Amino acid sequence: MDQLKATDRIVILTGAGISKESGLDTFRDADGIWAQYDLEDVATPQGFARNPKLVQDFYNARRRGLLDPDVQPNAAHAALARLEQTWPGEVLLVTQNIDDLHERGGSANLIHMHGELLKARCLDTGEVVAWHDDITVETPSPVTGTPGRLRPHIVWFGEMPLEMERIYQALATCGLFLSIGTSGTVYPAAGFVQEAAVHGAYSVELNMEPSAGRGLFDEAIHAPATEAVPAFVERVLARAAA
Ligand code: BV8
Repeated sequence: MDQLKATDRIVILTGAGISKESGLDTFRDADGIWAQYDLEDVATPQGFARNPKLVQDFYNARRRGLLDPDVQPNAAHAALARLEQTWPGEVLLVTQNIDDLHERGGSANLIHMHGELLKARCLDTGEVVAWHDDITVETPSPVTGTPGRLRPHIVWFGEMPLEMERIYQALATCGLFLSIGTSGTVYPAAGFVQEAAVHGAYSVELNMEPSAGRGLFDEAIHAPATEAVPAFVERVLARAAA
């Protein structure tokens, strides 16, 4: 990381592991979400068409879980907000997560590439609205009033992730790429490290254990996010002073 300059852009990718210590489940840990549900049934457009009630109930349970007052941003979320506020260059945070813990932790320059649990989308107009309640198969769209035409504003498998143009532009021009709390198994996010590296970025993985893409990173730190991320942010900020 010696060649990192204070004017360099930093791009950060996060996954479910950064929210684990806030009390939210990951997907592929032994006790994770895919151990309880079949991805095909609850996170694909086909699953939604087949059984909309099952999918709405799946996201209703996760939305209620996220709104639990015990679920709060943790030290890793706070450290990334501190980095954004203190680093002289741009810091872009791209999250695969659909929770709002990065916003509540103070991050502002943020892209939710897989959508947001606290937003809903009208199936007829595509309009996105803030949404904190349950959605049932009868819930009317707030845009058209038509019952049953409202879905979670979430990117399912087979659907196009959001703001890909802006993400690839940032990856092509960053000096440092961090990947935090992700197993590196879902594309296109899992390919971001290669995109950044081919354009000269220094890449670091901060994860509980080696991810599927471990061999693609210049450096890896395997520890809980609340320990690894604050310490690494201080290392980066020391570069700004260098
Ligand atoms: C796309 C919904 C085209 C929201 C998610 C066939 C047809 C179509 C596409 C495909 C296909 N076959 C393959 C694909 C591509 C597919 C894909 O990658 N499939 C995988 C399964 C092989 N991808 C897609 O379909 C994507 N769309 O390809 O469109 C396209 C392509 C390029 C450009 C434009 C268009 C859409 C993918 C998005 C799907 N939606 N979720 C929701 O319900 O949440 S993905 C889901 O997985 C979540 O978004 C999640 O964020 C994401 C990745 O999981 P992780 O965040 O990494 O979580 P995981 O549990 O896996 O890992 C957690 C890690 O944390 C672990 O390593 C663990 O060790 C670590 N950890 C745990 N505790 C801690 C910790 N680390 C630190 N501290 C701790 N305390």
